[in-house]
Amino acid sequence: MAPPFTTIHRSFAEQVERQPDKALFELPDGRQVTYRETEGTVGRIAARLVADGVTPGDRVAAQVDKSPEAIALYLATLRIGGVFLPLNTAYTGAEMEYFIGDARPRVLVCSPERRADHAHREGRDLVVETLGTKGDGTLLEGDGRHDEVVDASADDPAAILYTSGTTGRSKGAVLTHGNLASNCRALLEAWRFTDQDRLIHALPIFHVHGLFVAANMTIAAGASMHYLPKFDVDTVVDLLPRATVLMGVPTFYTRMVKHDRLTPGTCASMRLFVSGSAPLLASDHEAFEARTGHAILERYGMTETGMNTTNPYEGGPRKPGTVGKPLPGTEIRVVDGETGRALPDGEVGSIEVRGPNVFSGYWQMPEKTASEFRADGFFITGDLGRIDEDGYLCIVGRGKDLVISGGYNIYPKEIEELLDAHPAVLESAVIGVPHPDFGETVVAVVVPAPDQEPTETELLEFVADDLARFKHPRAVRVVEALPRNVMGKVQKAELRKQYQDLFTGSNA
Ligand code: MLC
Ligand code: AMP
Repeated sequence: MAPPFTTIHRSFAEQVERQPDKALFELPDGRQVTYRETEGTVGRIAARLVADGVTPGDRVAAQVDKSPEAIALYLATLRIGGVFLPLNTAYTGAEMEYFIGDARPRVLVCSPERRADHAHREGRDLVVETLGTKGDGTLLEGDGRHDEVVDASADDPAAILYTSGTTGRSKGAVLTHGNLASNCRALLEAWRFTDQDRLIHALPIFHVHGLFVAANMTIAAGASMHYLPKFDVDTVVDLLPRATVLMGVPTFYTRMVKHDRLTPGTCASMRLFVSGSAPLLASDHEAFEARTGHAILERYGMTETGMNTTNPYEGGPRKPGTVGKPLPGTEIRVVDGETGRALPDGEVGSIEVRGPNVFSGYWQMPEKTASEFRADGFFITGDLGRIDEDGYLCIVGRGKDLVISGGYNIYPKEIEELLDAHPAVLESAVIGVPHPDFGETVVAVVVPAPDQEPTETELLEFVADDLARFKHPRAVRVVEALPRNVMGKVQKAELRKQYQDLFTGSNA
């Protein structure tokens, strides 16, 4: 029998009941939004969505800027049994076309400025609503209220998050109410997160880290968050004396260690700094500890699984270069990727995970889903790692062809396909190379078609409209041929080596 669980929207309702006048959001202009006020917005948005025809299981897609109302939209969708589909605000028209065509949402919520871009989509099957950051937008019009709460079961879908594919198109990872609630509970316990916490929330809310870790934990614990539109190092350092926890991607910490006001004194009220979504440099971990006295707690997760492992809050060292041990209820193993045979500790292999945090499958892709699970239910993450002598997981690389820039995933295949479509390009290989701020950044290596001489500017312009800005190559190199192995496969490792100093070394 499944263990008893409380959905995230139920946890929110409980906190509204328990402490209605507590601030959930503290905004940069000093304004506070209480749990009760948020509940009012959730009720109004829920009424609007129901009027738009959303029924349980329907998708509600949102490409909106960060605001308290955007969180209310998420909670309202869950309340009525809808499936929330958050989309990166950087996605372009071509990217949005695919997501909307694939997920077929009942409602698309966009910013008021983008209303005209989506007008052509509106019809019998899709309603377009708008939501701005100043309490504006059609979604907030009307004074209806919808208070009825759909009691979702653990297996019911709560959200779809797209993760780009290493081959073919993006896949929508379907996360259930059980996934979100169980992962949130495990993290609250592991990190001793309580209603006394004041979290600095500077992450975007269209990914697992900002929405299902940072926001869900705050809401479920009945805590407060300093809610920032984006990461700005000065603002974050200024807020430290009024906060207890920060959750960030490694770039946050790379920027913070360079800040002159980062001292043990400014961190006096802080009890926890968390890093994840990409590898934290051991040197940043050490520099941060030297500057503040705090050892950053690194954890490991992914869209399909939520959080898998964490360094200890107490009872053991937080070891730089490791991501700690599995969260309660989650199992991790390292296997031979070919045979699936478990490897002894110390050996590098494919990381696999099983537990209540692991997603139910890819949206309408049963074959793809089946191919990424083992028969015994373990999910193949595509990451490579080993278990060290203390039982901590170390991620040593990726089996999947993926670049992580500032915590955003970029799939080379998507960029290569666009470059290859340029008439002056014969073929291309897109790689990630070390970058001092983003950890990794994108470089395109291009072979021209016969008698062609494509320029960097021309190629970048060619792909610009179809790619979110963060995916744009930061350098293009035109070469005569790509290195290949005897099987004819492009040797990306060789290219990465060749261009490894482009942004960090003497050539930077
Ligand atoms: C912004 N830009 C980026 C970028 N972010 N380019 C590459 N990679 C990025 N991550 C672009 C901008 O469009 C801009 O383009 C230029 O780079 C400089 O922008 P900036 O002002 O320096 O960027 P900033 O706004 O400060 O953003 C950097 C950042 C942000 C690191 C703070 O990217 C961020 O918040 N990342 C977090 C991503 C995240 O939440 N990931 C979690 C995924 S969940 P121009 O036009 O000026 O050249 C997951 C699971 C898990 O992975 O385990 O958590
Ligand atoms: P995403 O698909 O955006 O959720 O990204 C998940 C990927 O981010 C994982 O498969 C890892 O490759 C990477 N990742 C997340 N956390 C860490 C970490 N702490 N260290 C190294 N890689 C990480």
